[in-house]
Amino acid sequence: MNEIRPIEPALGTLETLRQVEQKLLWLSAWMIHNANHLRPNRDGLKVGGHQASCASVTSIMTALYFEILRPQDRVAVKPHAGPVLHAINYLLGRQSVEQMAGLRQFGGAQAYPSRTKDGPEIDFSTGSVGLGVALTSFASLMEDYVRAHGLISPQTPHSRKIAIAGDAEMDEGNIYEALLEGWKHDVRDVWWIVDYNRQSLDSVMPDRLFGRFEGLFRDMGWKVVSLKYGRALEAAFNRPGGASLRGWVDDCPNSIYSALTFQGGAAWRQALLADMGKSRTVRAIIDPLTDAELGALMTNLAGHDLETLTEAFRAATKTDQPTVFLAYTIKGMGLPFAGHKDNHAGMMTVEQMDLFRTQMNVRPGHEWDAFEGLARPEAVRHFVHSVPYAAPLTPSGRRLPAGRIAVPDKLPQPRTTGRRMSTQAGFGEILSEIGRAAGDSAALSRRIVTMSPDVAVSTNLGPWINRRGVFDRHTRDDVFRDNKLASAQRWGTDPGGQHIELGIAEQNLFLLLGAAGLSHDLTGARLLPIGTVYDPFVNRGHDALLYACYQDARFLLVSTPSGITLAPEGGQHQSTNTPLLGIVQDRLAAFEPAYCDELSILLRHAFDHMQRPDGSAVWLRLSTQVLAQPERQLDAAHVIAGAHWVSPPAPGARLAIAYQGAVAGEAEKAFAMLREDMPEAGLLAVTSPDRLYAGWREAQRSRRQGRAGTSHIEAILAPLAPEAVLVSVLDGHPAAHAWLGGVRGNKIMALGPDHFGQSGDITDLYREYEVDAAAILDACAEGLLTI
Ligand SMILES: Cc1ncc(C[n+]2csc(CCOP(=O)(O)OP(=O)(O)O)c2C)c(N)n1
Ligand SMILES: [Mg+2]
Repeated sequence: MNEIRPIEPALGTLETLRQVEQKLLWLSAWMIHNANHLRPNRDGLKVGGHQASCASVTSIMTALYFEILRPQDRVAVKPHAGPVLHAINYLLGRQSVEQMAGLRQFGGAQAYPSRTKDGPEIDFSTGSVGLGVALTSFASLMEDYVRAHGLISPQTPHSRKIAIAGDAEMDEGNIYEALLEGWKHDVRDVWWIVDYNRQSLDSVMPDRLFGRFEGLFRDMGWKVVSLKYGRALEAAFNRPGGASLRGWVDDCPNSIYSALTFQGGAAWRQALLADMGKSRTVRAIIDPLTDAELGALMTNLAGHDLETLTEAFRAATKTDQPTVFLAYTIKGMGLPFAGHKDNHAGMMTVEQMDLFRTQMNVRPGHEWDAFEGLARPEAVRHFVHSVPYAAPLTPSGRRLPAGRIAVPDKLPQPRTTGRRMSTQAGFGEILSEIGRAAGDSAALSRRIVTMSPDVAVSTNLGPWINRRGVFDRHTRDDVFRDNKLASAQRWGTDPGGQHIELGIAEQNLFLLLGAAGLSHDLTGARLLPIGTVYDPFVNRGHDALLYACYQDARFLLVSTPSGITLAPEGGQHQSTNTPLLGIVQDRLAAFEPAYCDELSILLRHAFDHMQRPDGSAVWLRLSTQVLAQPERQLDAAHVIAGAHWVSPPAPGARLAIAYQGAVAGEAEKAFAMLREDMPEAGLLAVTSPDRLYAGWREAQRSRRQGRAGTSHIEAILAPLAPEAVLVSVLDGHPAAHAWLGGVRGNKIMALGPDHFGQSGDITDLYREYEVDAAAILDACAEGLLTI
């Protein structure tokens, strides 16, 4: 707590909060103004920023941060209010003028709050609307999880997870998916505060919508707190004639209310008198007021009324029931474009800003001064530093320290001798063995938490779940088991379970992986989350996956089955683009093993990599393709780096076949035939085009900067003749491999399905999509012919 002593008598809290609110309004507007008008602009692009969105939520954030929040609470702030959050942190001494002056500039404060770029003061990144809101619910679920498993001290105070949401975010479908899932898991300590300005980006919202929202939230077990009118309007409504006035405002369409707000007092008077001019009691309320006073009265909504807000928030702290606040606000409140439907990206002109500065009592040259222009700056300063949220969560900020979980040198390996099996089955067996929790694996298995959107059994998580149980805050019986009805699966739940079963919505899987993958930072308990999903349906949750990675969440994604290899399943269940997603996704290391020995190496690597400061999330793309398992010694470093020679080429060889994943058998068949004519040819197993590509790029960068460096793929391909042909094949889009030809200038014939959607057996489909041994041999012949 800061020691600054007040040199002025303390102000009443409400008055002080008003001054803080004024400061936040000024600083957020100024930050955006500075970025757009006062910095050199090298490319002529609009810099942008959202003064109206900030003004809309300033009162809400003032009440929340300076009256209600405790250090352990975690907040997702709607993307366009980023500047308000920066201003709050600035007043608290946690943000610099340089960062704020650099808003939207390289190295400066990000456009939208970002955990990875803005630093440890940001609890959740936001930007893709709706996702940050939903994430709070899953973060609450994960806090319950680590608590129930004794991974944090029971004395740790409960942390409330709060989303400050724009009302348009409620249009995103993922909100409702999360609501349903939250209900199933009985989440608690979640608040969603909706900045209900009835405006989105393009326009004013339909009026009938919000009645629906209240019902939806109530149905999902939420407490709904509707914060509509401020104190002044409520007082007016209580006067004679007030009921008519309330009825008029209640019935006023959003678009008309917005337009009148923009036009101001005279327009309000005209509209009110046109409808209620004959009522003496209404006139008694309206007539004594100046235009300015009337404008202020009619826009006195609860979302701008600090008293109403603090009271409502305080009351809600008495329960852990999830609570939604529908706080009526005006977009751009206090700024010249308040209420205008086009104000989303609207910005004050230089002249308007100058006038605003004068109104805010800010002297030219003192625009960044934290308490400039306030009536009682020292009292406000003292207040700000003495609120609960001002106490640091840890000496080093809002990221909690969490130790590393030791990973054994070798994971249990499935028995492979003489077996034909798939990587998906291998994954199930390895995890099940880890689940036995003996010896070195015990510490590891305690931290593993699995999750799946209704595909746990079909992705081979079953044996693990049978050993470790299904998590729920409440113990629920497995009716089938209790009635001794035969079932391979144990589905009773209890707080000690280590699998979280989700409904089928894939976005929820990735949001939960995101929340679990931030557990070390947010709760101080490190987890090793594993999510399983069918590979094609990664696409269904892709935005949430991207979002989880953007926040640097650490988790293992296992997607299976994949490709066209799930043959008879056909149609929409085939995936061809996912290997490409694995390459392009930042902060996600993607692998596709063909055999279980590779899988075991990669799974171990994943547990380690997820925990390294310079690590990332990991993705394993697996398959149901059954292959005879080889007996061999592998170089783990090569498997992890992305490729290893199954059969190394002779120096100067003119041909090599490179395969990835499920099509290994076809490549081996083709290679055996090819060998008869070209004994010098090589067979390369590619376990990760993603890692190979990243390594290649990194080596190029190093060399450009004058440092030595050879990437793994350059070293691997080095024995081949410069004019050698590479024939590559994977059960995924061939572009994932096509770049390999660029590494050393080899000609490449890249095979892989670039169409999909036929049902059939593997023989038919591999033929149809040209990834069978015959197609590989044809490609070899064609490649050799043309060099
Ligand atoms: C997924 C996604 N789609 C579109 C956008 C572009 N966008 C940014 S803000 C916004 C509307 C915001 O309206 P609202 O949530 O009501 O915020 P406010 O009115 O408080 O600015 C849109 C469409 C986005 N950020 N994310
Ligand atoms: Mg809005």
